[in-house]
Amino acid sequence: MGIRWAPLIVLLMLVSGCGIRVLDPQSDTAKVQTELIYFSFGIMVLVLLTVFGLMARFVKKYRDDGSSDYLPTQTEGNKKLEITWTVIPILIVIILAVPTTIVTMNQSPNSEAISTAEDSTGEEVHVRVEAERFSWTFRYENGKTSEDLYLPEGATAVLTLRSKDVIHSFWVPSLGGKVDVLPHKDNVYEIENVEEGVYLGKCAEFCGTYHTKMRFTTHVVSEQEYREWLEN
Ligand SMILES: [Cu+2]
Repeated sequence: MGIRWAPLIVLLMLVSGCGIRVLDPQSDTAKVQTELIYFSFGIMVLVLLTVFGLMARFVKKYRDDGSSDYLPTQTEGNKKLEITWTVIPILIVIILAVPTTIVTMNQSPNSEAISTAEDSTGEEVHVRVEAERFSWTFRYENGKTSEDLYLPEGATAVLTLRSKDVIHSFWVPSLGGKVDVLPHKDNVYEIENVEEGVYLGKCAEFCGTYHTKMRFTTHVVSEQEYREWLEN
């Protein structure tokens, strides 16, 4: 038994060893995404349990144990059942699609919601994010650059992302989902209400030999620490 589980344990160790935490939201943007994931997952689990439950029940109930030649009455078509199993999936798709579309529209790079920033509460911090094989450069409004991202706690980070070469993808799982970083076009992405902490980020689009080395750290610090860091 120990040996049978060994590959699974090795796999678990491998996938848990990457040091990047998903589903651990530390910004309003990531929280909305996480809620959407849990909500969709919950509905999917309900569907899965229903289907598997019914399957198990039918397998047991109608199992042919070979003891008789009994053949159940053969019927064809059942309007009530057919309407039921058409309407329920349509409802499920609508229930999944509405919140997904709203969140996607609100959070997509360059979206109307982002350019007007109507629902952002904190101070806006604008940072240019430049990606190239295989490093990140963060450029602040006063001209300062750094290899790691610094943000003041509670702020709304407005990131303008651009690549110098191939397509990369900006990803800090704790703060928000992946955003494409394109060579010929700025993508503007907003992360609302970041919480204090240190979060790992990485390139999430395979971009060459040292793609895996394209990591950076996001430091969300107090307003005062941020000012001090920015001026030095
Ligand atoms: Cu990359």
